[in-house]
Amino acid sequence: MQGISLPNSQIIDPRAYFRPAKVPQPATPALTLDSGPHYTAGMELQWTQRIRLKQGDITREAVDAIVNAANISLLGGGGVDGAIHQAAGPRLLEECKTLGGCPTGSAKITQGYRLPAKHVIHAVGPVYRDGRSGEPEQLAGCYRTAMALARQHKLRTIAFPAISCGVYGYPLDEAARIALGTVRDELPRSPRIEQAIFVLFDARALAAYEKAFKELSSSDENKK
Ligand code: AR6
Repeated sequence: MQGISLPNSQIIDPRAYFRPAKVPQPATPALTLDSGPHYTAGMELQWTQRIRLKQGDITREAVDAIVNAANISLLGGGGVDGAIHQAAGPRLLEECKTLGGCPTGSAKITQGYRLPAKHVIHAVGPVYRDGRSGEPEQLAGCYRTAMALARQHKLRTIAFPAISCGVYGYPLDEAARIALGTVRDELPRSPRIEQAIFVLFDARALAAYEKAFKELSSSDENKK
């Protein structure tokens, strides 16, 4: 096959084209993920982009913290609490024993041990009676305290189950509105939090959360 021959002056040196352009260096270093207290990545996003809903098993989430639906003893139990202790291993219970329990509507933090999550935030939801016995405030208190602990510990990602929606009997639709509304309201003061993920165990819980999410985002749109 006949090659194309160019006079030497026309031979193109590809390095001339792929030489990186000189990029002017900024006088001050760019803001990075580790830029300390001024880090505000979360603030650039709408709350609807920082909250995510998914169906799954929360013990598999590789986040900075998963939230547990615990009881006032903080010494383990069934449901998601049992699954978290099972996956984390016995050192989680050892640390929980040092915490002295936790009142309903609040939360305490531990390490995550064998979990893919770095921490566990143990929140104690209310047992549902009639919805007029302080349960909404107590349920909101779980989410508010969990978000405050996430701020204190400089966490970026947090995953929640549907606290109180299992054996504690909280109606899913009401609980979903409280959970999402409270976390949405906490996000503006939690600039480090990039993602708050609600990990719902079954399709029915996911559907309830999706409905509440749509209602909250459309009521925000109407306020604009
Ligand atoms: N991942 C995500 N969600 C889960 C998982 C899981 N692996 N397992 C269950 N759920 P519950 P509560 C869902 O009963 O109502 C414990 O014994 C479940 O489908 O775990 O707050 C504690 O020690 C439901 O939607 O917690 C307390 O005594 C949600 O998690 C008591 O139960 C919460 O159900 C707390 O009751």
